[in-house]
Amino acid sequence: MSEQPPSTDLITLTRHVLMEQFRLGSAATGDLTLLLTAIQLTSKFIATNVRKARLINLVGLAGDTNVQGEEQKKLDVLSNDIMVNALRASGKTAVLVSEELEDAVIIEDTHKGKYCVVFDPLDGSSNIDAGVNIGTIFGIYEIAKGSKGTIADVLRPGHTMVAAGYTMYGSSANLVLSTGNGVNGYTLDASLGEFILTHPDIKIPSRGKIYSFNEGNSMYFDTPTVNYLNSIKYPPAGKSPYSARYIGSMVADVHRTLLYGGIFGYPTDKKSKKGKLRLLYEAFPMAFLTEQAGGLATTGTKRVLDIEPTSIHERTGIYLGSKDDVADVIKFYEAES
Ligand code: AHM
Ligand code: MG
Repeated sequence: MSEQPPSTDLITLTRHVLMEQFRLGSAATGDLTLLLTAIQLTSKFIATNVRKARLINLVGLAGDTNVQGEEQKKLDVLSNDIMVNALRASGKTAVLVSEELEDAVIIEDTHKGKYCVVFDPLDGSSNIDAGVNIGTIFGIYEIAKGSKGTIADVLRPGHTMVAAGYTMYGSSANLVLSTGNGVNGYTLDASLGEFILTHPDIKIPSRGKIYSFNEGNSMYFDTPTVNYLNSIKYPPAGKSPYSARYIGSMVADVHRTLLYGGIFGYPTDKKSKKGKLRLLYEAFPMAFLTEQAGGLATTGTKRVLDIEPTSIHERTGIYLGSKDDVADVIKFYEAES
């Protein structure tokens, strides 16, 4: 078998976003490209720290001390600092909302731009110390006309986001992004320090064979969730039951769902009446990507992207994935109402 020569015409993330800008012609200012460059840098920086965490004293809880009695830094606190610093320095942001910070950061006038970034710097915290996949999730809004950038600019439904994405830190670092014109995936080539287009135009299969729920919560699940899960685990004769896959890192579970199809769910239940996952920087970006890839995202009774947030850290229940699978869940909710 003859070996293919290496490509001399790589499509990097920046080149790809610029191509989109050329397509938009004079309507594009280049500001979003620069903001995405800053976000790429944060992902590379976080990826490096995730890889070295065990070696450079980053594993453990903030406030813990290691065996040498030195204070340990927590990886998610460090990731938050990396993001806040880079996003402020980009000069393209006005408001930042992070899972790690109680209050929104309003950027001072000297550095102010027109975008708001909502993010979870390092999601999947329970997996950090075991070296299992974790990730960064982000969503981008443009401030309203005439606004100087306030909380009101991010308390808007997810369908008004201009871009959303995540970076998964796994066997490689994968950045998956949508600027509202489909979904593309890029893999970090660590030797070049660039994200290279490896998954162009991701389309989620219309039906999958995998379900991804924390079934340890079964005793709290509501009736539509229980009935739906039973329907895929005990299908009619002649059909195969679905396979279970649950990592417990939303980024990894959603990444697999986008590529292989199926359904991911973290619904509201009797214990978590408002759900567990955060609306602004977990549910909205993932729902945005899922819809852009041709799938659906619902609370069971409402399209996730239509929810009007009332506070920056609010939670929601969510099912997302292949459109036929999510449509089945919705039917179970309709049957219950
Ligand atoms: P975190 O922001 O504290 O890391 O929590 C979010 C994570 C998601 O990545 C994941 O989907 C979910 O929580 C897992 O929760 P559970 O451990 O209850 O199954
Ligand atoms: Mg989180």
